[in-house]
Amino acid sequence: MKVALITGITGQDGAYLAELLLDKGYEVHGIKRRSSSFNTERIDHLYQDPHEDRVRLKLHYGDLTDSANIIRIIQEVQPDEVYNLGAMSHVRVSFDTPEYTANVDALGTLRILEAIRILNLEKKTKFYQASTSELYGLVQQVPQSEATPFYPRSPYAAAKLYSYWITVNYREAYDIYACNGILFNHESPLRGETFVTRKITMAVSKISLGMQDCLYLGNLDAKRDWGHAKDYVEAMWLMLQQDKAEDFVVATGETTSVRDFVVKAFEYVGVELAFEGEGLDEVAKVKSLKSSDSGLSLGDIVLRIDSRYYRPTEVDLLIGDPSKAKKELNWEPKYDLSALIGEMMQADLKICQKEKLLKENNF
Ligand code: NDP
Ligand code: GDR
Repeated sequence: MKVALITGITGQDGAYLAELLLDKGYEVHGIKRRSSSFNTERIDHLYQDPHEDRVRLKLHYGDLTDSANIIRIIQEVQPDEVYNLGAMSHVRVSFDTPEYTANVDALGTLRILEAIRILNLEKKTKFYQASTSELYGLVQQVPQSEATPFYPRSPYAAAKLYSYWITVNYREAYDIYACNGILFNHESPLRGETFVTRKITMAVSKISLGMQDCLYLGNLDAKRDWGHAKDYVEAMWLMLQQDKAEDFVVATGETTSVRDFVVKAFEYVGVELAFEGEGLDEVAKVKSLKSSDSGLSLGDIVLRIDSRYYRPTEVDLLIGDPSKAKKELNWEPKYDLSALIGEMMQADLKICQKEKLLKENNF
């Protein structure tokens, strides 16, 4: 049985990857942080009672800022594959906590690679690094491929740039099977609620159920290449199953603005929008309605701009060129944007309907 270790197993990608690897027959170990509230919600359905026989999902307390802890866990687990998904992954928040972000997102990667070396696991343990399209930053060419130069635009991206290169360096210097997956944005019903897509699908669900009046966003003009996390964790696994370690872009090849994502999410609940005004004064109003269940009326303002959500330096346009992954990994995404939005809206409407019912019945 193959043994995998996932850092960031409690996050969006960690949860999908753990499920995929368990389905493939792996023993899966995950590192979770100690938290004052439960943080395993995304993997609770995979949890196995450690007292039972043949348990294949095992969690270890740990943190990417703690080298001793990382070395001890890797020594105990002796993994065939390590997926380093743990990170302070919010670009806007990285401007508020730049040093912590560097400690986790840059040095955390080094700590794992060093652990592999210190424990003499260079020939046994394959390593996946969660690199990102944020590395491209300031737009120099589109679509962005493995050959496009990097120009990071946030403390998050600068930290991830270190991790990208230290992964390449350990591959070249110590012959470790180490790969970078340069993944473009990927979303799902498990996406954290402060990332823009999930913030939108949650808010649109609430607005359509009469539980919220207005959605506040930052830059509506940013364009992203949005895929589904389920498709993208498959690519991570494929990268570690090749004869030779290489770096791959994983993307859909399509780009959409934040504004168009909002339009499509509202369309899902039968609301057509009209945008008015400019810059911080821009608003979106209800132009037409398929049903009156929401209590919305024509002309209601359902979106406003809040400058708090702007970033000091923005990444304006991302479109990935996934041809290498398609050709060499035989990777093909199953979801397009409308299927992704449909799945996210369906899931969030269900959560909000339940919340509404509980509130109405005073629970
Ligand atoms: P999430 O934010 O959903 O998950 C991040 C995970 O990292 C969580 O399990 C979190 O734990 C854990 N974590 C945070 N800080 C630490 C720490 N100090 N030590 C150990 N673990 C820590 O991110 P995603 O699942 O969306 O992304 C996975 C990885 O892929 C990240 O590295 C991200 O930067 C990268 N990436 C993501 C893309 C995307 O579009 N989703 C695109 C490209 C790259 P907790 O649950 O306790 O907070
Ligand atoms: P991103 O994702 O920064 O691309 O990083 P996010 O969803 O946070 O932002 C996407 C774009 O939307 C704009 N935006 C807003 N963003 C947020 N979060 N909240 C808002 O209210 C809002 N309004 C507009 C942003 O300015 C941005 O242009 C994600 C993370 O998962 C990273 O970890 C990963 O590396 C990259 O994707 C690829």
